Amino acid sequence: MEPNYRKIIHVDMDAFFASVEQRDHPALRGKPIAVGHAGSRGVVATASYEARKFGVHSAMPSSQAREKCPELIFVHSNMQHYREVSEQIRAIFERYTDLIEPISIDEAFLDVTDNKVGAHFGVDIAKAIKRDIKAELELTASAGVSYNKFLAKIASDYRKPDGLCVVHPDRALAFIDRLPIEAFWGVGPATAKKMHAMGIHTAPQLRSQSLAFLTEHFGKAGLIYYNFSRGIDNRPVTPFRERKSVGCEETFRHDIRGADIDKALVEVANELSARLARKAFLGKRLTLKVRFPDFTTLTRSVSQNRYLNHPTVILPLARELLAGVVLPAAGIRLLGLSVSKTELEIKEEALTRQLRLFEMDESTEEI
Ligand code: TTP
Ligand code: MG
Repeated sequence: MEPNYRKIIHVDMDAFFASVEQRDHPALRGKPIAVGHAGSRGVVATASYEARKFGVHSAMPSSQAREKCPELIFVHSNMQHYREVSEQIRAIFERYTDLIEPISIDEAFLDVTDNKVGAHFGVDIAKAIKRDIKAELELTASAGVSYNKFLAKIASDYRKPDGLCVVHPDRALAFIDRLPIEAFWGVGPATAKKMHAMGIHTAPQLRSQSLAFLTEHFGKAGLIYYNFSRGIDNRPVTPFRERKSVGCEETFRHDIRGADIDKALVEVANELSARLARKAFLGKRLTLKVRFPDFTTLTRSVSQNRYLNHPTVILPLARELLAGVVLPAAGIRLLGLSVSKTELEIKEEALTRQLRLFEMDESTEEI
């Protein structure tokens, strides 16, 4: 690729939950399996490629899946375990770049324009990642390599499973022109239907529409479709960094003692509360930090079964924590408070994010 083009990789694991189950339980290998509840109201989370041949797919009611494939084996999902595997996959990505944008438990974009191994071609990194995943995790991934996210995403879907597809800038239009508009990212069933009704079935047909026409009918997404049909997508790969805590601390010009400490605590608690609100951060754990004149630093924490956001909640807890610290006669030089998430909160939020992504997949067409 020419030097001014970005090198973007999209990696998507093949039949992720099902492949993990088949790996962990050799008796399931080569068999049609579905991960999910077999019960009358259950749905299939995902199906092994053996089961897909029968038409079984994600989000299909389990009863229907069984009709399509009578010998289908149902396996209960183990989200905790899949999340661990997902972290192992991420650790492999991190050998090559820190610019990683996860989009679901088994999918991520990587910007490898500047990479940690000095590779010149994105495809070499994609190969290395696939190789590492196979050798170390005994799983297969499909990867797409191109100069933007939209094309990398379509490319990773192109030769699933265990696929690797590269879309060079000079081949981009030829590549998308072969695809139905349903293959475009963000064109779900509802949008596809609307486009079909307008006589738009392919990328060249989409490209022949004016921007005004597309924004009139598809709002903001109109511009996105307009650009996609031209192979343009300038969105950066944005690494998702989870904020773990919000804090506030004050170092005093002179060491403080007695009532001044409580006064400072009130100020710090008020400022913390304001910061929490500004950052819309929710957390259930409060940590107090105190530094003595000799630079000894102590922290004390407490977790509650409610969100700590208002000073009326934070201050009494902070006072309790401070009361548990034996202060030197010389006073203190620093006082800090922070609110963080508990382990349980982090897990719950990861799960909620995950579920939200699935809902998005099914019901929204926005990008
Ligand atoms: P996908 O990447 O969409 O599917 P997949 O990895 O199973 O298969 P493919 O080879 O086509 O990529 O989703 C990743 C995991 O997310 C999937 O293994 C199970 C879970 N999932 C659900 O629980 N419900 C859903 O509706 C979808 C789409 C996925
Ligand atoms: Mg997948």
